[in-house]
Amino acid sequence: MIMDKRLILAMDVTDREAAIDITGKCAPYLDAVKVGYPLVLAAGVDIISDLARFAPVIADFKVADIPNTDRLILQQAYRAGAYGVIVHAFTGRDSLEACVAESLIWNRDVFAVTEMSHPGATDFMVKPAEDMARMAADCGVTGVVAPATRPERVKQIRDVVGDLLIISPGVGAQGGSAGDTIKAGADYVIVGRSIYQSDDPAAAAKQIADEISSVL
Ligand code: NUP
Repeated sequence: MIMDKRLILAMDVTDREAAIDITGKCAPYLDAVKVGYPLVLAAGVDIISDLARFAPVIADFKVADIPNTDRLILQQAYRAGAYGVIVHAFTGRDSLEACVAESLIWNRDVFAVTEMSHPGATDFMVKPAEDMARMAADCGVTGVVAPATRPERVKQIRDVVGDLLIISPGVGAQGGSAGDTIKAGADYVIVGRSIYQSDDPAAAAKQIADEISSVL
């Protein structure tokens, strides 16, 4: 992924045409677009190749299964045209190693979730997050997902993962700031509702891209 705008659009609208329209309009301000279950279940897996016309697509499937099933899921995502897949780290080393092995076969990316951005993540995920990040780095993932809602945690996770990519959701609707997250050490912020629910999604995306470039 070419690090340029440092912005990834989370495309969680469930109308296929709207997803294509908004992504197309925002594309000049994005490095990638992330799709997840809401859009893929609504529109079908072909939406990945539809959106890949505009930007590399990350499939946020939060894969969390036994190694064999993980590999089968990643195969389908890559076959559909995803350049990267988000997987969970909490399932452990063998599952993560299987995901990395599959990503290497396809020459694609895999990102592991360490600690999620919502308040409930503090119930169980904060304590083991650094261990999970360390294991993910050790397994050879492309990068990790860390919370823009807790920039201090992005900083701590950066210390653990060294040069690995950090992609951070939680900007805008969840309360995080794009500038603070990048300053804390994230490579990319992931933004959904603040862009796609805006009256002018392209202008909203440009504003966040400008905020990011002002802190670089
Ligand atoms: O920890 C995470 N937090 C999070 O919000 C991991 C994620 N993958 N996400 C996703 O990022 C979430 O599912 C959504 O697609 C996007 C954030 O969207 P928004 O809060 O900016 O609308």
